[in-house]
Amino acid sequence: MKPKLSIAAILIPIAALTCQSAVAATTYLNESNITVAVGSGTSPGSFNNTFDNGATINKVIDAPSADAEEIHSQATHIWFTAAQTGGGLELLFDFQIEYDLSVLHFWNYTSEGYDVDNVDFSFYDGSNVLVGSLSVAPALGSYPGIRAEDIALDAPLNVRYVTAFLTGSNRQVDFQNIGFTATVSAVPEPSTYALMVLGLAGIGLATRRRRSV
Ligand SMILES: [Ca+2]
Ligand SMILES: [Ca+2]
Repeated sequence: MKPKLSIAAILIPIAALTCQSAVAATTYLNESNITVAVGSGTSPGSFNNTFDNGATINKVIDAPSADAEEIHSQATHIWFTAAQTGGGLELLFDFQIEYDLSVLHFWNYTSEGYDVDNVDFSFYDGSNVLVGSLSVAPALGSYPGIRAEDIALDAPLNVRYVTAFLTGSNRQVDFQNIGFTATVSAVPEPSTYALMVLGLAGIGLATRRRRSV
């Protein structure tokens, strides 16, 4: 006697798979899963000691978690001085895949003389279409250990690329890190579709078998 394939045996794994993708876990985006680069929109100016001793712009995204504390030093911070008032530093983030963003984390310098006074963010999806923008006046960093200010975002969805333009009213732009809390955007994966098609084919097969008995 042939073993019969039950419809429930097919549907339950499909349902489990669908639920799994719907409750994706929150992720902190840092150097382990995203990249950052200095944009060509950066104004004329000086990076001071930012890249001394082989340091790279990855100092922006090296916080291990959203609540990590960083001590200000040449090894941990970014310091840009624009040549003219209004000039600033442009950063280009690439998240590699699309995320739904929920919180922006900003580790600012601790005093007005050097801290970042304004950041203009632009959010783009995987096709480079603008999906949101935000202007933020970040708070001064805590002292001595600098912790992030957490800024709730109005849920920009399906974001892959972010442009940030950082300025200081006195031309100084000094900060420690920028990070994002996010969840992977809910896009059905091709493998999910493939399994659903296989499942439906299986149901059809089981139905035909029952009719032929
Ligand atoms: Ca840092
Ligand atoms: Ca300032």
